[in-house]
Amino acid sequence: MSTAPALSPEQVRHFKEEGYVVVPGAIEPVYIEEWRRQVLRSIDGNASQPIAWGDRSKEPRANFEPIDIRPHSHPRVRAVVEQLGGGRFVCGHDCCVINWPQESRAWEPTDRGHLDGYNSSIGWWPFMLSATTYLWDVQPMGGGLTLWPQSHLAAWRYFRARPEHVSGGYISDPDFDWSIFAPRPSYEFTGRAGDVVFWHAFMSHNGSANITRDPRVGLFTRWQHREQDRFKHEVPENLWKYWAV
Ligand SMILES: O=C(O)CCC(=O)C(=O)O
Repeated sequence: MSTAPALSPEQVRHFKEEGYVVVPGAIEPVYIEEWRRQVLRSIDGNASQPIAWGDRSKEPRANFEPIDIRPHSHPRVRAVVEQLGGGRFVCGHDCCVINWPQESRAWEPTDRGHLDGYNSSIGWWPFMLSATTYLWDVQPMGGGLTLWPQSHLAAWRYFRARPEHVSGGYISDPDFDWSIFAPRPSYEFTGRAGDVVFWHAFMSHNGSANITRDPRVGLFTRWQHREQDRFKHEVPENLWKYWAV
């Protein structure tokens, strides 16, 4: 008996063309409730009064216990990653990012993104794929993850022309401007707790302004190719060379 793929052909097409795909309701409430409990415990929060998580210095964790309830271990998430990576993508980490409400009530769209993997303290950490889900529903202007559709293609074309920059040199290149990685208007990922967006590692992105009363609590997982070190300086002629789609 054949098993249906985790993503439909249309969803795979969207991922490849736009750089991301949303899978509504991928995570069941039982996971969300347990993740909320463990995140809140890690920052001494109060689930009934999220705004009262006054101490913004505390760093919530997403390395939940036991390991098989972590986001990267979730069966639906694993199935999507297996389909996209053909079993060759390995989890780098699961982490939790809170986007706190701002004092100002004025909202403006985030106008500049960044690429992950270029970290001034840990250096270059190339990878393939990210996924994001929320622990509480996120409304527009509620600090949702902002992605620039098709920026994976713009970044790939940029690095094809300047492969020496793929290790991070573009950041200090005076000719580089972030608008190069913003070929289309930005998209703010909003939705229900448990909806998941999978996005290509070359996607320019950022948190958006949060002018609601509630912290935006996002779980982010990143995957590397298991042979990433072997080809990390290569910008392949076919962007999907190391993918299974
Ligand atoms: O908080 C967000 O929505 C974005 C987080 C982010 O840009 C990152 O973790 O690299």
